[in-house]
Amino acid sequence: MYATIVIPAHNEEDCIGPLLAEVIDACRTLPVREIIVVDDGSTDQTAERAIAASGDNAMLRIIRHGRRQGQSRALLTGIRAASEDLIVTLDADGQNDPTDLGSLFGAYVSRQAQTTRMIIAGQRLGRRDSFIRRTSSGIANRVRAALLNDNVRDTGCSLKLFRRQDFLELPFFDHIHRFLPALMKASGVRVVLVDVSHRARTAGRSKYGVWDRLWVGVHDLVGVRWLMKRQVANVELEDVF
Ligand SMILES: Nc1nc2c(ncn2[C@@H]2O[C@H](COP(=O)(O)OP(=O)(O)O)[C@@H](O)[C@H]2O)c(=O)[nH]1
Ligand SMILES: [Mg+2]
Repeated sequence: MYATIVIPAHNEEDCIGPLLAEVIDACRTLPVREIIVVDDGSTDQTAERAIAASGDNAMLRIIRHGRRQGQSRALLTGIRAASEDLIVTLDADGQNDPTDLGSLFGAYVSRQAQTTRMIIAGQRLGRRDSFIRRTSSGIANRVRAALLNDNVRDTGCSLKLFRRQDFLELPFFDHIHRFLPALMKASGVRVVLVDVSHRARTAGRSKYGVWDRLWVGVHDLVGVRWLMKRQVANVELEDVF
């Protein structure tokens, strides 16, 4: 199985170029055939810088939303457009280290004999964010883990690997990207957690405020709990006649 890397980006003109260079470099030794940047209505030079960074690399595709639709919608756009069966996601701001991609693939490949229905979710170690950001994210994560019982310490980490089909079978809603392990688990997908590193933002600004993390998250939890209850786990199909 091969993978498409999907990178949602909003106003990351100073980060996207160096990040793509690192991703392309990391992909030399990985089963990746495609890299899709979804420029989500950026008002800066994000798309132009991504194009410049691609050089003549045929793996890179850049898709653009005419206006901002949010991180989850950008993810959906990229995943719909993807040509490969596996999807790998990471942030456009360079806070995720592309050298961690190898650990995600390693975790997937080593369990493939048991099942291919897996989500490998990165959990950031040594977060390089401000105190207020770490605290608000920590509270949001604890409330979520208690209510969803998904055993995930850090759902806000974008470094994830999963099957395209498993994502497209989930009901879509804005902000779904924060709940993928819980929702996939409810639909019968195995959740595997992998520790990954985290880097400080070197340019640009975070797109989420403290309140987004806490209240949007709490608001969504009610709906996600309901969805998990109403999710029917997929079973293996057998051709019997
Ligand atoms: N497509 C899209 N991406 C977004 C949006 N908001 C944030 N992102 C991307 O999601 C990633 C994480 O956002 P960031 O602002 O760094 O959040 P933080 O690391 O949690 O502070 C970055 O790659 C952003 O470019 C958005 O509205 N649309
Ligand atoms: Mg960030």
